[in-house]
Amino acid sequence: MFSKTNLPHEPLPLPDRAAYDDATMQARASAFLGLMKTRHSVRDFAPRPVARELIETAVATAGRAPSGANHQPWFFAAISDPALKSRIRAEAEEEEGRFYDGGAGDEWLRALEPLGTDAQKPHLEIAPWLIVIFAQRWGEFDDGTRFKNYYVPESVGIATGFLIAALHNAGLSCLTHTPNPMKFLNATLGRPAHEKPVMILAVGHPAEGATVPAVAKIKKPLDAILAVHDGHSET
Ligand code: IYR
Repeated sequence: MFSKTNLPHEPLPLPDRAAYDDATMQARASAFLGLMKTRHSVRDFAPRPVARELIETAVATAGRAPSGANHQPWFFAAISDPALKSRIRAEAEEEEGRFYDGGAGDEWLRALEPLGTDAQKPHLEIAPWLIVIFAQRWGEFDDGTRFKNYYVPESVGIATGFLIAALHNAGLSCLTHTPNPMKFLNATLGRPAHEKPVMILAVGHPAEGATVPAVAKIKKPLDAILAVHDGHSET
């Protein structure tokens, strides 16, 4: 129920159809894999500014993600205002202080050790942009009446994946950051209670001398993440 009036099913001829031969498809797939292999989460940002239009274009790409019943249950807040970034940093560090002080529990803290993260989040101020991603638990018409959304975490996860890929394709770096809990972002950014903050993406250029944790380079091999059932082979 995306529209208050019932929308009819209206089949349109598939637009924008790609027509590549098999070799071209494989070459494109390999090239995209190559591009995505060069994506790394970055924690150290340069203060170099990033044009608002780049952020808008990347978010427009996120908005092309598939979603449950095409309800598009996402909202993005893009912040470059230094005062607002400082406030978000202070609020996030307050939550993270409790988290790293034991709130997370021993097992979680042990899992984070190889990443070298702690409660200090300078990137929230240094990165030129923060994009806060919200998931709309339900939708609202202009008159305030509600409608159900479907597969909200899945839909928002796909859109976030599109966004991260779009930023990387543009030559930008980002860090997925999830202060725990994140409720403070509703008040700080003036978003309604039915929107759940999902994550903060810090976006910008990597600092000179930025590092990645060695452990982040260890990716599962294809045979550990893919089983093929083609009726011919076992694997
Ligand atoms: N929110 C904390 C902790 C954290 C949790 C996971 I799971 C990570 O992959 C990385 C960090 C922080 O952002 O530091």
